[in-house]
Amino acid sequence: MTISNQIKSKVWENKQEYPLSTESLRMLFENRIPLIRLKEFATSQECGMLVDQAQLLNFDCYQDVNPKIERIGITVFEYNRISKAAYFQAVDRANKLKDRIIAASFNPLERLMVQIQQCTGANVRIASEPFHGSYYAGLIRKIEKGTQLHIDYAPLEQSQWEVGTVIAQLSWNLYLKLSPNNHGKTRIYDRQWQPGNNQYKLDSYGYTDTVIAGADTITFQPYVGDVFIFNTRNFHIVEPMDGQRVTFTSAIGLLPNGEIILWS
Ligand SMILES: O=C(O)CCC(=O)C(=O)O
Ligand SMILES: [Fe+2]
Repeated sequence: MTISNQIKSKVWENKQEYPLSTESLRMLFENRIPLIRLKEFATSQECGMLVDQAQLLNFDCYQDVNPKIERIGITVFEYNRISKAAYFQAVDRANKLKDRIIAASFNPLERLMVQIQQCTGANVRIASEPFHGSYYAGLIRKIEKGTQLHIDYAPLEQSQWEVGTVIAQLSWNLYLKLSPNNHGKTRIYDRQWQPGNNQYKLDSYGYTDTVIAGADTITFQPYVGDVFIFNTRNFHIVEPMDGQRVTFTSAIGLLPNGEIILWS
């Protein structure tokens, strides 16, 4: 084990969450810390208003995903198998829906982008595709039956899209609604996807446990109003729960030129 690996795993072993700063964000992109938490990012009233607005509309189920995950908004993950053109054709309509919800509640995406911009000084923007325009960013998502063990990493999954050029990828989740039962925790493994791992793939997105054998982990219990950010090239899983678990979420990517892009 090299010295830098020893230092890296020590930081993971602390199982600590860090506040948002230039340094913590850099370390998260480099997978040197497991988790950033923005405590009280939003008030419970703001979260309640956003969920109430969302619940007036229809959540759709992710295609080809078991257990069921529901969402408002569109994902590159699902359009990968359809076409890039179809994703960008769907962006306008998805934005109109999201704008309606946000207009009657508040805008978590804007708030997060401002905070990241202020702490890094980087250019922070919605991802955009040559010849197609802006991506969609900002899902309202229900994960209540848990997820399989998985990663989210565009260089693997969307290699032909602009987002496939990121050198590191994170996800942020604002927890809008949680049934108060201490279930629905999120667990992240200190094991990043590597090209050889595809032999462990089970279906459209799940992997077998073999791939995380012996890896260090951190498990967090989300709280309403908090944002948690983690590196989604790391294998991770959401535990199932009884009741409601609604988040506002998008991917965050670091481009080779230092720009930070967001998309869903
Ligand atoms: O809902 C969560 O806590 C995490 C969901 C997830 O897999 C992700 O954001 O990549
Ligand atoms: Fe994920």
